[in-house]
Amino acid sequence: MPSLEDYKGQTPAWCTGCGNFGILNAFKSAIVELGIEPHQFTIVSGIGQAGKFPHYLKCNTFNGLHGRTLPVATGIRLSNHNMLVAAVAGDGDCYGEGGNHLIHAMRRNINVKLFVHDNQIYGLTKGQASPTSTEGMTTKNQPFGVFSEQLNPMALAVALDCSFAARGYAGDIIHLKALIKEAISHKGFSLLDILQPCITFNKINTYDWYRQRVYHIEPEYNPEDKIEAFKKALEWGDKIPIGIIYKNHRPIFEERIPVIKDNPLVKQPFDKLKAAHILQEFY
Ligand SMILES: Cc1ncc(C[n+]2csc(CCOP(=O)(O)OP(=O)(O)O)c2C)c(N)n1
Ligand SMILES: [Mg+2]
Repeated sequence: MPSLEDYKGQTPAWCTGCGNFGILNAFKSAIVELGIEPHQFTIVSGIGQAGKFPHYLKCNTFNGLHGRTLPVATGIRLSNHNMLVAAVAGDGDCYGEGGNHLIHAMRRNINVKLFVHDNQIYGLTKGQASPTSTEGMTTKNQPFGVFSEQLNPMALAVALDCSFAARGYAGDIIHLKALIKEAISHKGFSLLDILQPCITFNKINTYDWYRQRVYHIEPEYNPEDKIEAFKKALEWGDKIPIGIIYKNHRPIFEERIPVIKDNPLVKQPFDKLKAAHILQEFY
């Protein structure tokens, strides 16, 4: 069985009190409790404070470009679908710069697990508005307030039939750990949006602000009812639901591709002579 010690990476360079610590703790405990060994999974990120996440774990990691987390994760998964692939992104990385990739990953149902550290701000670049920033919020870059409507990732996910869509809160680690385990165990694309206070640059969505609003979704709620899921996804304001908002059991992408369906690409024989012959055509 793996232990927390096996996953010990570098010392985090996040601000003291950052919500990212709660996410890291919950994530590590979840994978250890699921019995996943470090060599059995790969974690991919882009750029941002959230993008540093893989540095703080000891396993297969890839830290790529801003907004390009999902294309890399998709490539790894399609090359080796025996490998569990987790993607970690900030709200800017995933809903802003990488928004297009998110839409198509949900549609395709790539079997990748995506964890979004949603602090409703661009943290690394010192506090510009992100797509999930509150409308009207002023920042150094938006002195007249944010003009754009706040993006609702859960409603987007339900509308696109995302296979698993859930919301967690970095200040509720036990609940978050359970959600991470559910997201990893689900067959299909999983989006877990994690509300994460940024104590330095987001003075609106603080620990207190979230504590007064988040509530656990009622146990009798059925996340497989799409209409109810859409209503739940639209809840935001005085009450913010955390838990599994929507899930379904659609076929996954890799099972639909005949050439890799039964055997991952990395396990297939590679014939150098054939490859050389094909490459000749391009000389
Ligand atoms: C293509 C590109 N555009 C912009 C940047 C500058 N940049 C780096 S991180 C970042 C925003 C990070 O915000 P978020 O993804 O929410 O992560 P956080 O730091 O809040 O965790 C930006 C705009 C970049 N590195 N590359
Ligand atoms: Mg952010």
